[in-house]
Amino acid sequence: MFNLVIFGGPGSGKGTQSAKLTDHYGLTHISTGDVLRQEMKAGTELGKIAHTYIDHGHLIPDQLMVRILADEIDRLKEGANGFIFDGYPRTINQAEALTAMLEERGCKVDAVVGLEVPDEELTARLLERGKVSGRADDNAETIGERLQVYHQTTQPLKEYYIREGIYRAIPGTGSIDDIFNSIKAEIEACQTHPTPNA
Ligand code: B4P
Repeated sequence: MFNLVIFGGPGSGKGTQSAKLTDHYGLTHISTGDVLRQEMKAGTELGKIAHTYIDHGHLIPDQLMVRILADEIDRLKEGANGFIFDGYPRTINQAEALTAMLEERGCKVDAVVGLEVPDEELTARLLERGKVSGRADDNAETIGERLQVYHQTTQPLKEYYIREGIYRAIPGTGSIDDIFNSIKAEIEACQTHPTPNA
């Protein structure tokens, strides 16, 4: 199993690159944002709860998010040869829960790819996406809040994964294909020189 976390600010290209990586490596893609949006669309109880956080640019509480992720792993694990975790973890608590979940299944996070993009570019991309996405969180006010939450709560995870020795910084600006090639080079380096199990 090879398990990869795609990490970065809102609009850094996590979803975009995950789709390409899924095709290329045959990994199983779990996007917590997509799961929440499906629930919102279907109008489930979970979707109604998610709305109240996402519409304000806030994170869904950890306890709920961890349960959602565990359910997704259980639903998709049959025959999977590894996962791409897209948009999860977003807090240290979520990261610790992920480590525990994978340990229970005899595996670990093998690499964390951090897409590094300046805030101005993130804002421009999300405003652009907002013109067509119909997403309630792609407007100027909510984007500002999402960036603040990212810097306060999610970005500390970068240091966490640097300490674990598995963080790989990737410049997330430029063409989608060039970024994809940089990610592939890092993954291939990880597979040649894997980090031993702690
Ligand atoms: P997510 O669905 O994870 O989405 P995102 O951060 O908005 O975007 P992503 O980085 O995937 O960007 P994309 O590829 O689409 O989260 C949404 C919300 O759900 C969160 O704010 C939170 O409320 C909630 N949530 C999700 N997971 C959670 C968790 N674990 N805990 C708590 N809450 C959680 O790219 C963005 C745009 O840029 C696209 O239009 C794309 O075409 C464009 N783009 C991509 N790469 C580009 C490039 N190289 N150059 C130019 N444009 C590019």
